[in-house]
Amino acid sequence: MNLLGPTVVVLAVVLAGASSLRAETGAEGWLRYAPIVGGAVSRRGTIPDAVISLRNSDVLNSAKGELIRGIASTLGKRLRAEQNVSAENAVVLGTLEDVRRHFREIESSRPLGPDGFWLRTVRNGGKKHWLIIGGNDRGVLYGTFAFLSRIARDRSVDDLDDLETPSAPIRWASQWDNLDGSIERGYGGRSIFFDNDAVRGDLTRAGQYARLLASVGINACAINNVNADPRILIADFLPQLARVADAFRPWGVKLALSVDLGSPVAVGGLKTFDPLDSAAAEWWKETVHEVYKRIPDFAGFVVKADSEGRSGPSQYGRTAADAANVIARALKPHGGILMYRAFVYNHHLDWHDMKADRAKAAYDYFHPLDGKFDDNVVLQIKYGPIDFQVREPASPLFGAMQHTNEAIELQVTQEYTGQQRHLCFLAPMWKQILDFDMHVNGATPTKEIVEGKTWRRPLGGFNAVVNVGLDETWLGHPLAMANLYAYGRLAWNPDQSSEEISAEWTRLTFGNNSQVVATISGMLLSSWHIYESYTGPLGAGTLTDIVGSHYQPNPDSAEHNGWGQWIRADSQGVGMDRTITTGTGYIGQYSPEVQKKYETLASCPDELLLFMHHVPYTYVLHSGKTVIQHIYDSHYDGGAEAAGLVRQWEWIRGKIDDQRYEEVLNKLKYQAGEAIVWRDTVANWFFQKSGIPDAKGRVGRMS
Ligand code: GCW
Repeated sequence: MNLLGPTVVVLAVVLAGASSLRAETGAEGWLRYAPIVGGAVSRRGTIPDAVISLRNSDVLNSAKGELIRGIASTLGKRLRAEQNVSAENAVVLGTLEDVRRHFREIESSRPLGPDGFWLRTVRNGGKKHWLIIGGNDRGVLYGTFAFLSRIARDRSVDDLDDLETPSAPIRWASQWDNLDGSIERGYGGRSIFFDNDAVRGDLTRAGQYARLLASVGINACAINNVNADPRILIADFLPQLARVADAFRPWGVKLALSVDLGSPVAVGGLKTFDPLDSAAAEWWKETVHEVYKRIPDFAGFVVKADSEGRSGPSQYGRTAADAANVIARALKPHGGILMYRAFVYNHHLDWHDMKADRAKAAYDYFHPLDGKFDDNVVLQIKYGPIDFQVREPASPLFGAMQHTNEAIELQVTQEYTGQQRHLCFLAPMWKQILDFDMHVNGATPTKEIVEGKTWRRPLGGFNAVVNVGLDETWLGHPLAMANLYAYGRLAWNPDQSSEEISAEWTRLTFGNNSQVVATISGMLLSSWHIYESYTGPLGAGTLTDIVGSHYQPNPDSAEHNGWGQWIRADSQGVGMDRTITTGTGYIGQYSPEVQKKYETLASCPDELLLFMHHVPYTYVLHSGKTVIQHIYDSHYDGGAEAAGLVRQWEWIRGKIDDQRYEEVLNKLKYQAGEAIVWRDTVANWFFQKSGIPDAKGRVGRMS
């Protein structure tokens, strides 16, 4: 007996440890609600016995269900669902209006906008209530997720008075899913929405996706490719789309669609889709009316027009404002929004023309239209003026549309940043763009412009191309989910730091062990820099195959074609001259302050040098290195750092579950190999162009 006691204890401890490291697929994302070990007992004492929802609605029911599920899973306690506020410890769910009726102490003075929430503990006669108060039902749901996130991150919920309001009304996700089930630039498997030219019968994953989106405050999702198949609007499709809206609705996620401007002709049987033609306008009205009959909370449309071969208003000599407004007017009576993409450029540019510049296209096209868009139109602008490159300056268009609603378009799917085979945590890059000061009459950071604050716009916000798929991990790499999480968190509050976000995500996804948190957060935070180092130096862009998969290294493909992602490398130097004085004049699209920063070599930051200037390879950077030596060094450093990621991951072996450990390990090893391929391809390419040897003797030597 004496001997058995300790054995049983040891066994129990081992088993408890093993169960907390149970194999995980990653399917739960950051909503896995792992049991909180250590400190749990005391916390359990402060956890309520019941949950009371002051009203019933789909969204409030989700909040209640989530709370019960989350508390049961993290703290091992099953909450009773009660109808009435009674004298017991309970979580209370309701909007401000609901809660005030029962709790006098809830003042009316605190502003709680739509989708906002307020977590507040109150004590009455020895009993305690955790109030989760929403500006609307969606706000209650968001508050519930915030409450559970605290618990899952091992934070106290004893005394709460936390009021949060989202930065902007538009916090959308987009999917580039085709009706046949493939996904353009999707790296996480086939579509969760479509298969074989129809909406899938089983939409379980669509509901689970909406739950993940809601947990980070995303309130709408456009489910089909912006290269839109016009059939999405045929009558047959509507009941199918309504099923997706039904799957989203309990999570407060509204359905949105991408539509083709040519739809009145393609599926409406009209002879024209001229936006100023009254029959075309009528067609949009009727079609939109039918959509709302089926889907009353429909969010709106996304439009890609006159871009990369899509139909557009230019076919009739009309403008983007004409095109946007005709659809916006059809949406207006129903409260719908029209997101018009600013990704409009000529992809048959003349490569020989030294003044031609794709980066200038969006500003040149849209700036003259400022003030001509209706109030429910939002101009959706990619973060940089080219196309989701590993490094770009913030698009000058953000600063140029004071009378137009704006949204920033980001990309969670890593089209040019490693396609989920490479680790590349994008929050630091997005932050750099969001924090970038456009200096249009005073301080005007990009984030405040898109939030609609700078010019007091009625609408504004964020849309990111996510492209999750049927893969269990959603995005194809367990760590890539950090980007989806970060996107939602930044759309909610762009002032949050990348460090906070990466630590939050790691705790929720891999647990609260401090070594795990420090290691994984550290890896995430260094990964963008590492990827940039072995792919695209000094703002030249991701030196990948521009005309193909956008994955492998292929600097040659940037040149000699009409796509305009040129780097203008020759035997003497490299970089696009975008100066006002001698170049394409792109820099002139910024405010005078920003122009000053970019126009001269002396003030242009090294990281964007080749985006803004053409310089000899021997030009000496602020860092003291020549351009060519920087290219060599950064590629060798990046290659070594990618290998370092494998070693860092190995530190946490046994501290997370084996399944995800092994999966990530394999991906990181693969990445380390690919980084060498990138290093050698790019470094050798520049060596051949420039003929300048690597001062450290590495380039050109087979190793
Ligand atoms: O980045 C490019 C992609 C295209 C995409 C386009 C866009 C959907 O390579 O695949 O088309 O941008 O944003 O419209």
